[in-house]
Amino acid sequence: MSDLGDRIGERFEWMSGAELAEFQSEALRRSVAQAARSPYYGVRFADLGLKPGDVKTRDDITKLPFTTKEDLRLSYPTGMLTVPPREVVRMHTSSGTTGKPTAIFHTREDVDCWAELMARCLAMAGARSDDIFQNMSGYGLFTGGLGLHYGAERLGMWVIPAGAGNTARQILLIRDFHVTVIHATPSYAMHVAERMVQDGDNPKSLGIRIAALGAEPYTEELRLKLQDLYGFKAFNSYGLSEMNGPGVAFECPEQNGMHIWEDAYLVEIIDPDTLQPVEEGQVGELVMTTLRRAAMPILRYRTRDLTRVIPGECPCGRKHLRMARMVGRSDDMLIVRAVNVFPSQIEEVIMRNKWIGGNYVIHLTKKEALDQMTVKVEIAKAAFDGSIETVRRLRDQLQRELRDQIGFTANVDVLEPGSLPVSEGKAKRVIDERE
Ligand code: DLL
Repeated sequence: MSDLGDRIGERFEWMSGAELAEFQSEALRRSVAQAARSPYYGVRFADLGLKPGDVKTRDDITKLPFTTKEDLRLSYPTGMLTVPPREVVRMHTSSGTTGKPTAIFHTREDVDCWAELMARCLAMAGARSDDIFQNMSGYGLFTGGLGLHYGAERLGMWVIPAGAGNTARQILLIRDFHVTVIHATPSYAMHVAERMVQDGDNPKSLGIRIAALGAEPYTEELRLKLQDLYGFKAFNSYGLSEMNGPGVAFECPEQNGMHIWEDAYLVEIIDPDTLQPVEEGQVGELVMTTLRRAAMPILRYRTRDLTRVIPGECPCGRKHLRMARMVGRSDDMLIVRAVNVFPSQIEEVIMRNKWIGGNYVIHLTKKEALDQMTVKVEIAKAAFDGSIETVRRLRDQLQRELRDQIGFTANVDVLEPGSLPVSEGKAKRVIDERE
């Protein structure tokens, strides 16, 4: 019998462009009609004089209003729920740290669909039912735990729900159970590798084949560094709680952009100022509409994530559109001395340097009304020869490379390995103490 991994995507994964378009129009009509049943969209549609029947094809999406995080907060706790509470089998919340969380609800079919989408991602990367999967993500309200878990189980993998943290135990489990597929944030995967190297161990000896890495922005340079350290193939995994969580977009073996599952999400890329679509291939804000969620459809959700669609066909043959690595979030952009800087620009420079460890922090302060940026990095153990001169030379060199990239001079602190705080989930790369 063929492996479930070869069959999981049969219905949707290989649809032609025309089939996808047709399915999307039909699913959008259903989603809009369903949304209208929620107290929130009920009122919103009435205010706009909009009837679900006004949306006939996917091109009618522009007739619909955008939905923002603020709208989700205002409708907290259940203003966007469309089904009787007894039909809900699960809820999650988004990871916002300020104010009220936003709650997302799922029926049994919704959880089922999410598991299928996630399983498709893992299968696309090459995972099969005889793989052993360790989920190194926090469980609970955060979607990276149960989201990956259900997907991996759906694929029939042997799942180890290790959860976040406890690095020594993570390594022990991976080794003792011959884990071949892992899921983690890239920053935590880096921490595990560095810990092993520090202990005189080699991450390659673990024999991991595939890593699903996501939940936070990271650069191609960091991916390459991780692949080099572990010898695995790392796949970028994108998602957000509002759109279920992980399983929204994932890389295929080409590792060149993430396919968004267009049977489940209708995608727009807009200019965040004018709210108009950008030209194909241009960077803009990702806006998504759920097409296959009953308990809580969300229409035209403004993710704040900045990315672009990669034009042209993917050599893998899938027609689901490809999205480039996230540039960052519109609210992530730093303005330092009137210069726009994305943390990813700094990470790119850092990860190119073999002498630097995988952890870093960007610290912003103010000195006499002038912004100060200090980039803190750790020197890799192998690169430290005990001489202060070496450290100075490396620091000056990094400072020059950063200046070439961002256009102004940042301070650079080169620290001992293990000095910077480690995160088990999403890394906090920027500390802004300017008021
Ligand atoms: O982070 C869902 C997830 C879990 C995705 C596990 C992948 C793996 P939230 O906590 O709601 O959900 O955070 C969503 O994280 O809007 C992006 O800003 C960021 N993000 C997630 N994946 C990526 C990625 C989960 N691959 C927010 N690259 C999103 C860049 C990412 N940013």
